[in-house]
Amino acid sequence: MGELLNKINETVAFIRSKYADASTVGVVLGSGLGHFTDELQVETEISYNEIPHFPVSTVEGHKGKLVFGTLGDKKVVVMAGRFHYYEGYSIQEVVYPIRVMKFLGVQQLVISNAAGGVNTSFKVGDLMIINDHISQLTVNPLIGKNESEFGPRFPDMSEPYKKEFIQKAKAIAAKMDIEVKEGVYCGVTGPTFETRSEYKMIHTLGGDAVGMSTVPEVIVAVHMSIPVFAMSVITDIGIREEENVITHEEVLEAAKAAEPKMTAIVKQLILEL
Ligand code: R1P
Repeated sequence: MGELLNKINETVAFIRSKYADASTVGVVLGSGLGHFTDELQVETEISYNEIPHFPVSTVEGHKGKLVFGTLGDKKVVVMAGRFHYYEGYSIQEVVYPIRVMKFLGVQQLVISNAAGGVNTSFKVGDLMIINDHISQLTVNPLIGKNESEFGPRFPDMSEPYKKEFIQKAKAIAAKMDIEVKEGVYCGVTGPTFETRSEYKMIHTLGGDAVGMSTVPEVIVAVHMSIPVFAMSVITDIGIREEENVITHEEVLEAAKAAEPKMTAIVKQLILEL
């Protein structure tokens, strides 16, 4: 058995000793988007610092616990707080909880994030369903020996975000009269926000939004054949003419304001998965 699998087995055994049920839906909450857990019938919460081999969240706006509960008839495990490469973790540590989720029974993954708008038609507070990503400006978590128990050496990436989930989410949003955009998320390492020239470059590359998370998580989920739905809250507009300084405080504030719309869509989507 591979070393990674041994570690995961230890982590899963610990989690199972606190919460025995399998969770079929996994959710990762982005910066300032922690209130989704209020929608769950919460059954157990486990702090990251208690879990063997788990990193701990160091970023403001990320709580740092796994929350287990139910939503309708779905068993859901939520990462209230995620890990970013810029926190100093290895890219393997960043994606470790996603790999653990697979072994907790997760069959569908829903990811949220706060992102900078690069599409010139976007405004702060918009919701963007991610329909593709650009991974070239961040670090690929599959670099290194391929762990064949998890997936193939060269995973196909033609549909990293499951089309069926995107269609469902769009129909749900339309029914709720919530406007949603759709577009390409460009993953970067951070922690610096982008320079004006970098925003322009990402726009030219085909990105509609940019952020410092999500892409590595999606890559390992796809590697393990877990279908993904992901959504961004546009918390700032990177591509702009006027003088404007971007701060994490503003990101958290914008995420908080748009969170109820995103939560409503994600909640209904999970019920319909
Ligand atoms: C910057 O304000 C932080 O917000 C976003 C960026 O990636 C960065 O971590 O966080 P999430 O992607 O975790 O939502």
